[in-house]
Amino acid sequence: MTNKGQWYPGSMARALNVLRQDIKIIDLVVELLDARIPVSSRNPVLRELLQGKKHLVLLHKADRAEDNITEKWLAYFKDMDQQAMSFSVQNKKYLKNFLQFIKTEEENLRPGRIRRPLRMMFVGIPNVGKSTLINHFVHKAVTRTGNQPGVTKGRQWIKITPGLELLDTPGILWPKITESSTWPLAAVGAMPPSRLDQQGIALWLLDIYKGKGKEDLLSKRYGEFNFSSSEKMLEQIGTAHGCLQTAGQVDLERASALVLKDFQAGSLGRLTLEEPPENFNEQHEE
Ligand SMILES: Nc1nc2c(ncn2[C@@H]2O[C@H](COP(=O)(O)OP(=O)(O)OP(=O)(O)O)[C@@H](O)[C@H]2O)c(=O)[nH]1
Ligand SMILES: [Mg+2]
Repeated sequence: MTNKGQWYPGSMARALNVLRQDIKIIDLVVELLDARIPVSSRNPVLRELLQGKKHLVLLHKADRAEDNITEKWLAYFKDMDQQAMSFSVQNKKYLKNFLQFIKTEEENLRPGRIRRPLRMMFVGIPNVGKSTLINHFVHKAVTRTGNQPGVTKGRQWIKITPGLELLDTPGILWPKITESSTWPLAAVGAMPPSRLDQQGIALWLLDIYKGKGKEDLLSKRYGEFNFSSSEKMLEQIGTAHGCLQTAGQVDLERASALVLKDFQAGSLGRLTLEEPPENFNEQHEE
């Protein structure tokens, strides 16, 4: 992997500066993490800015993650004294919990607010689902959404009721993303795939399915094949799905793009790519 993975356009640096200012007048910050990659989707720059702010972590797109691991993550955040919830726009049960949370916060924050609405800000990496979540929350399309990073270009205030205002923000990454986070971020679609080593990411993803014994999820989509190595799998996927070069060789770039596209579309089932540290609560107690 090379610096090719770094993606920090000027617009993101500017968006971060705007956010720095906006955050001063915000009562409650909702930080969306991708439930499949709670480590890599956490913006270290944001963590500094959020110090001293009322702050909720939402493990979003929980429908794409493995439920038992999402539960472990929630226990982990609880152990760290960080309020956290899982969320997905695919299931109404999540919205109910979230609404209850906001109601409680409104009550808690009211004494300090003199005749002004509660202000909530939604922040997170590109494509994590901030704008979709807001639309889901208000039951109408008040923001633009789309399955690619960088859909929301500027911040947008949405007045919900006289007592509640939401701020949608453009997705931001940070400079110098670590190598270990680049592929997870690319896999979930937080960076434009054209910038990255797609084959490396596809092989890495296939290895994770294999390592977790979840080859059945791949078979469902691609048919039965030989699982001896991720390279073999990628070749077979390419052959079976017409990703061929003129000379009849497998076009591994196209096969990789197919795997990535399928993973992002949810066609390869639920897979969590990052787990909390083993025995985190024991470590904490030591
Ligand atoms: N599976 C699943 N997909 C979701 C969920 N929420 C949003 N999405 C999808 O994620 C993609 C990105 O959604 P957006 O709301 O545009 O993401 P965003 O965070 O506002 O992205 P930027 O504006 O680019 O920063 C869209 O294709 C949504 O349909 C969810 O709970 N589950
Ligand atoms: Mg958006």
